Parts: sequence; structure tokens; C-alpha cells
Amino acid sequence: MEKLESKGGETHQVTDEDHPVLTTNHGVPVSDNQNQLKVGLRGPTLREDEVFREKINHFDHERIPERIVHARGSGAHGYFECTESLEDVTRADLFQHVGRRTEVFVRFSTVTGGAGSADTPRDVRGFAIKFYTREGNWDLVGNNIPIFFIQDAIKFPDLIHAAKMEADRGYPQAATAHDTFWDFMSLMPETTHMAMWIMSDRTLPRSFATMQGFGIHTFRFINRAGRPTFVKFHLKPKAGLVSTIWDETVKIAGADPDYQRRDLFERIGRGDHPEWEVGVQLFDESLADSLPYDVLDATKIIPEEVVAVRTIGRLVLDRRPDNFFAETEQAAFCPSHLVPGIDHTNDPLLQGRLFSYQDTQIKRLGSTNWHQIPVNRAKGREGCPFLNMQRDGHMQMDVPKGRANYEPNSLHLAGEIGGPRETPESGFRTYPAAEEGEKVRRRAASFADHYTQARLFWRSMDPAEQAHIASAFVFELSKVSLMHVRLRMLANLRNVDEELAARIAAGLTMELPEASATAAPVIDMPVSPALRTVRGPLERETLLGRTVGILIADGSDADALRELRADLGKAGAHVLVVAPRIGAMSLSDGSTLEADAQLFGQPSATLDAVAIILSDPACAKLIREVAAVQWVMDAFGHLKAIGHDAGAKPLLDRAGVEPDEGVTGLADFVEAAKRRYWDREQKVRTLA
Ligand code: HDE
Repeated sequence: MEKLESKGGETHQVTDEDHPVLTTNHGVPVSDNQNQLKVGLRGPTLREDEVFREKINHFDHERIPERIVHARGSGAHGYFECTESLEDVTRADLFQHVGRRTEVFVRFSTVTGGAGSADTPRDVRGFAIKFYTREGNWDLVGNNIPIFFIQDAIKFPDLIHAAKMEADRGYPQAATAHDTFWDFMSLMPETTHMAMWIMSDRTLPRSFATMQGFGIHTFRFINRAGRPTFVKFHLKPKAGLVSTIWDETVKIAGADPDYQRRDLFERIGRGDHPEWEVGVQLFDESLADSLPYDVLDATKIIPEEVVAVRTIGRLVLDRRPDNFFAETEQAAFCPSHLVPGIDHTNDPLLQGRLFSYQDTQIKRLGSTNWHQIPVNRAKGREGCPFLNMQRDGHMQMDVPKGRANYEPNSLHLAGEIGGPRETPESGFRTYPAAEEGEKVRRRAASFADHYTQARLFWRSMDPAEQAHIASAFVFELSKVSLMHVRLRMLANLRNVDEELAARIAAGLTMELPEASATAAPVIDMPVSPALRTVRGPLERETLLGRTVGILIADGSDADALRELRADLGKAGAHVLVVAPRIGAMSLSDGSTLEADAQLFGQPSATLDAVAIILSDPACAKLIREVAAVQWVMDAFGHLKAIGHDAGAKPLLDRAGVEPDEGVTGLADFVEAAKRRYWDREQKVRTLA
């Protein structure tokens, strides 16, 4: 029996059990969703079964082409809040008023893997932001690394083909450790600076919430008077810059391929909203001219020590998408989408992107009307998203009124709808840069130096991170079977730093070749501590946003557990009680406690710090359980704090845990859990 019911202003047909009525796409109520229409109980099915046909037909068409790059992604809604007005340098609406919030949708991604690949390969992360400003959508389509591989967009298809699965064999998925990638890299010395960044821990972020974001290119701000200022965009994570180490990330990929997607979803769910300081580097033409590199070259940074990052706002992600496909998958970003007050520069990488994204969205979403999909729709002033004379096309969702689908028109004089008109003063205006020259296919001499900043990066690193970089090169090149490619890479790396090249060569048991020729002299720039991940300015000693696991078993000390859990919670940690069994564990005082996760399902690689509270008999049992021993061994090997009571000591001994400042009693654990123990690394791992 069906009746009509009104909920939240909408009227639904509801069944007796209070569910909305199941209908076909065309609104016809469905009587049976379990069986096809047949002639007789065991007879043939009928072609007239529209309920079945429509359902299967829709299912067959559920997939759209995945993105050629950045296919694997996760998104969230939130807002940008302006905390310092930039009225003097740009007229962009979102930067005018302190306190004004602008809605955003952000999509994070890996680059090389397919949509179903793991979240945690060694890869650059995309950081694409759609700002729904009152003057239209602005897409800042950035990455978590401030530079890019190549200088000119014409090389992008070659770069991506070389990086993705090899063409004949269809592997490796989401990995750069193979012949074709390093063949291309070694033949294109302009990629050397990026090679340094991708071999660093930057490409192994622990969480989307703990990585930096960068707009990469130099853009232009334009103020009300028409004055231009160059700008580079930066995002700094409030939760601190946290990466994993290689062994850890490999283990996470096995334990939970959705690790970062899950983390984003769960963080927002528990109110631990990812947040970034939004900052800008502002500079003018004369500063740009004074630099020994070109600000139009996307393989270069401007060190923060040269142009400081000025914080102008915060980006907060506080709402999960309601539907992954409708929002995250259909979100479409275009660097060409600018708003009044923001403009491009002549960066030849950026210029190529201005064409590519628009083109790809039409292929992927199937229509030029993709801007009408809710997640892509401009919100605009007073809720009016857009108004123009563009009409028709596949999947037109809007119903424009009136006859006026051209401009100019004078229909308004007859009392009809005349439609919108241009606004010369306040509309989007391109900065009138004066340009002249011959048409050429050549690079400027100012783009010729490919090694100075690679050296700057290497020499700015903490020794622990240098060891990770050298070891990552050894790992990746060890997977390269073509000896001439390895040699060419080593020859290039000698121009970066002799010690780096020698460490990698030793790791590969190879002789160093002659250094490759350089097109420009390599300069020693002053080091930039701002670039460090390990012991750098964005490393935070905190438990806010971190996940701590407490391993217990039957008989664990109830008071110690309750106290530790409460203290960790007070310090801002997300606490997971891990036990050999999921469900109720009986504690020392006879009470029971529900474990949040099972030992085998929550390896310590997925946690930021661990504590262990065990009774003597439970510990005696667990030292014979390889998963438990591995749990502790990995926490130690991944340089994490380990807090424990006396009962857990035999398990630590079995796992080879040696005493250091990161191995503490329960009383000191909360403080200790706020960081990693980099000095331990030499004891547990041989690095290049
Ligand atoms: Fe992209 N890139 N890209 N890219 N890119 C795409 O657009 C492209 C580049 C970046 O979450 C594609 O919608 C060219 C730099 C992100 O949906 C495609 C060049 C940076 C995302 C495309 C570059 C990026 C993309 C594939 C060389 C950092 C994911 C699907 C000039 C500043 C956006 C799509 C999302 C996606 C082309 C270089 C970041 C094919 C031609 C540099 C974060 O259009």
C-alpha cells in the first residue's frame, strides 16, 4: 500500500514500512526488484521487461573514462577563510574581506596509478582546489611539490607515457621504478630537480592532511588600479608536515590500499577537520629579473628565505561528499578557470595546461555542459551561477527562458527577456602585457640551468632525509634493467652533488661514469631550511590529528589502559585499542572493553605511535604470535614511540626493541608519542 508523505518540504510516495517507493528512472513504481519477468516459473524471460532492461542498461554505462593522470583521487568540501586582506594587490573577491568564507571542493590524487590503485605508492600528490567565489569558479590545480618535471607542456604526454605502465606489458602499476621512466628522466636533465623531490619523503605523505600544497606556476595578481604583482600559492598543513618511510608505506599498501581515502573520510567524520594555512609569495618584475633563474620556469622554486610566504587565509575541509561518483569523480578542474584579479603568466607549462584540462573534461564527462554538474556549477553572486548565450548541447540541464539566445539584441525594448550583457569595468580582464618577438620553437637561455636547484634541495636536507633520498634512488635504479640508463642517471646526478652520486653508485655496486655536460654553470645557492621535511619548520610535536594504537589482550591492566586512553584523548590523539580479537576483551578488574581493531587488521604501520599493555600470561602467548612480534618490530623500525608496561617487556625483547628516548613507560608515553625518532634509524636500517 502506498501513501503520500511530506519530508523536508519534498513529497515522497512511501510504502507501509516507511521506505520511499522504488521506481524506474521514469517514476513508475516497481512491484518486484528480485525477479525478471518470465513465462512460467522456469520459463524464458521476456524482452518487454522494462524494469530489468532499464536497470541493466544503466549499470552497463556506469563508468566514464578515468582521468589519464590523477585517476586515483579523494575529495572533500570545505571553505577558504580570508584572514588578511590582499585588497592592495588583487581585486579577486575572495581575498578582499577578512573573515569572508568562500566554499571550496578539494580533490587529492596520485598521478600515475589507475582509479583502483593503492593510495600509497611513491608518487606526487595532486592538490586541486575549486573556489566557488562570488565572481565565478577559480580552480587552483596544484600538487604537493612546488615544482614540476618539465618546462614545456609539449613534453607532458612523453613524461606520462614513460611513467605509467610500460606499453607492451601493462605494468608496473603506480610505480616509477622501471626502465621507461628513468630512461626519459635521464634523457631530460630538466627533470633532475623534480627527481630529487620525488625521491624524498614528500612523495610518501602519511595523510592528505599532513602534506603541503603548491600552485607551482608563477601567476599574476591584478589590483583595482590594474597594477600587476607576481604570485606563487602555498598551503601549509596545520597538522604538520608528516611523511611515512619507504618500508612503512609498502606495508600500508598491503594492509589498507585505501589508507589515505579512508583517513580523509574518517578524519572529517570525527570532526578532526584537515586545515592549511594559505599563503602567497608576492614579488614584482624587478625582483623576478634579479633572480638567477626564470620565474616562468616551473622546474624552479623561489626559496622562502628569498621571498617570504605571507599567510592570508586558511583552508578547512569539513564536509564529506555525499556521493563519490557524483562529486569526487565528476569534479572537473581547469587551470584556465580564473576570476577577476588573477591572471596567468607566460610559463609555457601553464599555457599548455590551459588547453588540456578543458579538452579532457569534454572527453571524460561527455559534454560541454559539464559545468552544469552540481559539483562543477558556479555558485555566483546571489545564487545566480552563470548567465550567457551558450545554448543546447548534450545533457543540457537548464531551461533558459525567452527568445534571446544572441547578443546584442533589443528584445527588452518589447518587454521580453533581453538576457545578460558584458561589464567592461568589473568583468574579467587579462593583464595587457606587451609582447613582441619572432615565432620560434626554442627555449630561453634563462631556462638552461637544470642542476643548481637540485643541488640546493639536496644540500638543504637533514642527513636523515638525505639518506632516504639516496636510498630511494638506489631502490628505483636497481629496478632499471638497462645499464646505460643507470649510468646516464648517475652521470647527471654528479652535477647535483658528487657525494650523492657516489652513495648511489656504491648502493648499486657501480663505477661512477663521467659527469654529463651541463648547459649552464651550476651555482651554489644558500641552503633553504624551509625545504626540510625531517627536522624542518613544519614538523610539529603534537598528537593533534595523529592516531595512536594501544595493544591489549585479555587480562590487561584496566586502570593503566583507561588512564592512558584518557590522557591521549586529552592531548588530541585519535586512539584505537587493538587486540588479538575484535570485540569485548576482559581486563584485569573483571570489566570488559571493546577493542576497536584486530591485531592482524591494524598493523602498526597504519598508526603514528603505539603503546602495549599486557598481562604476563597474555604476553607469554603473544610472543609466539608472529603478527604481534612484527607489530612491535615495525613500530620500532618505523622510528615510532613505543610506550609499554612491565608485562609487555618480553614482547619488546622478542621484537628486538632496544632502549632509546622513544621507548618509554606508560607515564612518559603521551609526550614521547608526539614525534618520530630519526636518530634510531642507523640502528635499524642500512641506508645508502
Ligand atoms: Fe595536470 N592534468 N597536466 N598537472 N593535473 C590533469 O586533467 C596536464 C600538471 C594536476 O583532481 C588532467 O581533469 C598537462 C602540473 C592535478 O581532477 C589533464 C600538463 C600540475 C590534476 C592534465 C599537466 C598538475 C591534474 C587529467 C603539462 C601541478 C587532477 C584529468 C602542462 C601544478 C585534477 C583532468 C583532479 C589532471 C594535463 C601538468 C596537477 C590530462 C597537459 C604542472 C592535481 O588534463
